[in-house]
Amino acid sequence: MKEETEMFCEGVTRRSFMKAAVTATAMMGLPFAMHTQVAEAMEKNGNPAVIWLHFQECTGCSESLLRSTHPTISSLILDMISLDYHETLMVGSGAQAEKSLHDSMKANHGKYILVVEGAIPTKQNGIFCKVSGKTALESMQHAAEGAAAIICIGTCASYGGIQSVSPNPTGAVGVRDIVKDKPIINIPGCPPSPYNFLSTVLYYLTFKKVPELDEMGRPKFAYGRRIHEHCERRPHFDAGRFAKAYGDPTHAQGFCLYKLGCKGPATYANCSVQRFNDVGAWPVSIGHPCIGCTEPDILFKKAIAEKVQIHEPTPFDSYAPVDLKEKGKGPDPLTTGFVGLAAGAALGAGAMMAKKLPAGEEGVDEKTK
Ligand code: FSX
Ligand code: SF4
Ligand code: F3S
Repeated sequence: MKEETEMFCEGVTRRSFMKAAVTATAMMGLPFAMHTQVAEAMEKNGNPAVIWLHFQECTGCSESLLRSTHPTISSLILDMISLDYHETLMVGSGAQAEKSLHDSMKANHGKYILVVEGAIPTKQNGIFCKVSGKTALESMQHAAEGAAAIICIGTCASYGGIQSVSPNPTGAVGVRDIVKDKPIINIPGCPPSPYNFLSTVLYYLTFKKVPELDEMGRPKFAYGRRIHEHCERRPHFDAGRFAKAYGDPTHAQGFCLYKLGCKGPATYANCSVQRFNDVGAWPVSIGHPCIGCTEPDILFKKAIAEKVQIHEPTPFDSYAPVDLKEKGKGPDPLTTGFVGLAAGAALGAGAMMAKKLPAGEEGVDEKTK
């Protein structure tokens, strides 16, 4: 009991602290036993300097982080770092803010973590975004020189985001298109899950190295699988029950959103597992198709209603079978999967899948066949 009431640090009890360490360990996909190592890193707070720069963006990434409803984890990790410069959060402004930026870069040269939020405009020498008389391009390149590692928070900083969509009038790009000689970790999402950012920071502080990344520079522990693999609507997909229109009964019953353009089958992210808030919300859970916000070739490049190819049409062996025959309601559980495979190889999964499904099945619209 004493343990529960004993204040550990800044209002966090020892029990909450250990729970946060266990949660963070799980979020990073590490074995449970490593939570003690994570807790140790959290306790031995080295307060590494973090410099956070904002460029072309909407500040949704910072908002997402501030709204993370895992107070123990976010406050602990934010307590572990020394956030020396953040235009949205810092109290100082003008010359005072600039001084703190340059003092920190000088004092922590080669050691600080640079967090970049937003794309960098490159056309006409980058005149489209200036802070304190310097272009985003100049500020970012200068700050990158002394950084130990760069974390790009959001799809804008990772790949250019909405600003880079054709005709891309400002020549907006992500950090990886400019900086080639520093470790860069991309945490895409528009906005990204705050937990992916927090776990990445914690991983870096615990192991003093960059986590394993995929070819898009994303930590594999968070972006290693497609959201379709763990979506709660997946049984509906496997059984061929699709929402036909927003607000109609098939939508209200929570059917799969594939035919409304859900990009889940082609989107690598963990939203379906590590949801955004403690209430367990994520786009698909509230009835909106995934728009592929972690994927540079999907976000804002494919229309919301456009269907993506199905890559893995059949459920994994580890999935419980969907046996609608028992209720006399539906097709063989694998039917839609095999049809989806044919579709992927030929015309696009959605259209073919709809075509082959038996008429009158629950959730299958005659008009869409
Ligand atoms: Fe971009 Fe972040 Fe989208 Fe916004 O700032 S990833 S526009 S949610 O918030 O950079
Ligand atoms: Fe979920 Fe979208 Fe996959 Fe349907 S298509 S199961 S809604 S991720
Ligand atoms: Fe983005 Fe899709 Fe997740 S839109 S937030 S990757 S569900």
